[in-house]
Amino acid sequence: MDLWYKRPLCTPDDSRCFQQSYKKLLQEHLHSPVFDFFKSSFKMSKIIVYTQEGFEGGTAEFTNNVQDLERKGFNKVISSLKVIGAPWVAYYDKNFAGQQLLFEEGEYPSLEDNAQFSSLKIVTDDLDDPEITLYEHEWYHGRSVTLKEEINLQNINFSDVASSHKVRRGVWVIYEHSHCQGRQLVSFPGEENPKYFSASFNDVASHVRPLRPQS
Ligand SMILES: [Ca+2]
Repeated sequence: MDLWYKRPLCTPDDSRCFQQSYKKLLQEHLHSPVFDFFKSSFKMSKIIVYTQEGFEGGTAEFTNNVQDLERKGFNKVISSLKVIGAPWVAYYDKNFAGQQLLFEEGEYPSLEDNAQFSSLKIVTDDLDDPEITLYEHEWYHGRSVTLKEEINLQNINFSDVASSHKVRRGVWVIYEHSHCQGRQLVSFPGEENPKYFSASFNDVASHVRPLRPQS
């Protein structure tokens, strides 16, 4: 970028000259794509939760993981929410366990999983070049498929088959039903899930999709 190669015509010890030159450069480039990129990178990601539907009742704002919503006074009461920036995963149990549900940027005035959540995790992982391998049996045995993009598992004869998986890169959402419906299993980079029984997810996965970097 031009910006970084333009040198103000000042002597090294003339700090006032430097300041004025850089101020001018900043003004000239404030609306350039490079600054738009920086502004979007620094957008503050957060989740705003409410105890009643329609963004009413008690409210709180979180910018970091909440391992136990009870400590914040919001255990199993969240009934509507807004996500700004990065996606969040809400869990039925504390310590990011139990049934889970992904919320991408947007407003959710009512929730199917009303008043169920006990912990919240923000997605800050690298989402580039996603890759997951699904296996027919637990402990990575049987037939397997390695995927790099969203797919309806019916299309590759792997619906209601998966019993374990390994995520190499990216954050993946595995859905109980086609077209991203039903229960979800959210998996993070490097995560290995040797058997789905604990999540009652055995032989039900029908659709998978990786989260995509925000534009
Ligand atoms: Ca299976």
